[in-house]
Amino acid sequence: MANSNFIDYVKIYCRSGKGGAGCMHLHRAKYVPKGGPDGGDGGRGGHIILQGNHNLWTLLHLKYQKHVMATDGGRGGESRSFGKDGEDRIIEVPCGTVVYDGDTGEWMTEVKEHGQRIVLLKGGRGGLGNWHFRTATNQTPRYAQPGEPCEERNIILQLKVLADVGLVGFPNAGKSTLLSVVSAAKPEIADYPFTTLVPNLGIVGYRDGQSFCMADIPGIIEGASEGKGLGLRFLRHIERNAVLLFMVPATAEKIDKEYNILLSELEKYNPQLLTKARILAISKCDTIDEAALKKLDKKRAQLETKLGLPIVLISSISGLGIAELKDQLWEELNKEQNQVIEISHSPIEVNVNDNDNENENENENEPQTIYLNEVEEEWDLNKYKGIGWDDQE
Ligand SMILES: Nc1nc2c(ncn2[C@@H]2O[C@H](COP(=O)(O)OP(=O)(O)OP(=O)(O)O)[C@@H](O)[C@H]2O)c(=O)[nH]1
Ligand SMILES: [Mg+2]
Repeated sequence: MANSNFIDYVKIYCRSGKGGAGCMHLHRAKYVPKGGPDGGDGGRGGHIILQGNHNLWTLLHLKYQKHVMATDGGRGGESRSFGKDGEDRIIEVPCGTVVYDGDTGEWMTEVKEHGQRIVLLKGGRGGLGNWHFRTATNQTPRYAQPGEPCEERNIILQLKVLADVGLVGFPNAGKSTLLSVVSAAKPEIADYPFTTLVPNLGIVGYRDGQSFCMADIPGIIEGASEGKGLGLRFLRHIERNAVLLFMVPATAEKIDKEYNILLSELEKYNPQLLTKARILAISKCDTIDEAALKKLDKKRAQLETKLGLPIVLISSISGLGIAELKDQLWEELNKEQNQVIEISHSPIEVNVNDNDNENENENENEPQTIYLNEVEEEWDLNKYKGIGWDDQE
């Protein structure tokens, strides 16, 4: 996992630029002995800006970027010249990135759309030059404003993948296989649990060139909310999905019981997840014999009313029910009430250990600076006599 390319959590120290100081200057020129104040304004410090980019899918490009600092504004100059504005720093992030305060874990903002820009930290304003302070009674103001200070902050960027449909199921339920059948994605598939360690995304083509996005997340097991298996860490990637597709294999002893376990784990993670539209797919229907399949089909209506959601019998190997499933998903996705994917983000726990600030244990293990010549030499002023020294004497 440590070497995985799927990075959905990074912590960054950000600092905007300081505003440049205003200039204090009084104009002098040949035959203009008292030209009045002409100090220009300082430039604005650079902002730290987040920008959504739909070509990015993870935060991998930020993994090794621990500090992002904008440059300071330049000082104002004489003849009312403005200082140069500091350069902004733009952090490009995938759509669906949520920003938390790195110290308190409080939600700050989120980037949802391509091209959306959010000024995370504002650069300080430049100070005003003394030209601004001239008045009839004070024609030579000998002061100017300093620039505004910068802002600094630790931030945590967390990716919550934007997909339309999220797959929820126990390990080995056939989630990745379904994704590989309905989309061009090539997730790892194997008959052992936890084959999928990071979320996979696929674009599912539908009729008339329409499509929707499906996210396959690692399997969850009973007790995941207490950290069993891979825990609920990846559930945040289905928080924004419009529809949740539950998968329980046809070979399961009690389909309703398995479904309820999955549901209760989701509830423990975020009760808001239960407000989403749900569909249950009974997978691997090719592994049971025809008689059992018929029986299951008969029981379906009864199960649908009991669990209160549409049920589809599918097999990724034989293709049974896949078209029907796509129709169902498309129908749910286009329902008015499933359109809004507004979610509330609860604060996250900040792990002090992932505070990669090298300065942290500065005093404890900091290597000592060694001076080779311990004895300081006396200043020999005669040795360093400079230009005009004799005049001074
Ligand atoms: N016969 C049959 N086997 C299937 C079907 N779908 C998946 N499988 C098999 O079930 C096993 C597990 O499938 P995966 O798609 O890796 O399951 P998963 O739900 O993604 O599992 P994790 O990633 O571990 O959570 C693989 O050996 C698949 O070949 C199906 O419809 N029919
Ligand atoms: Mg898988």
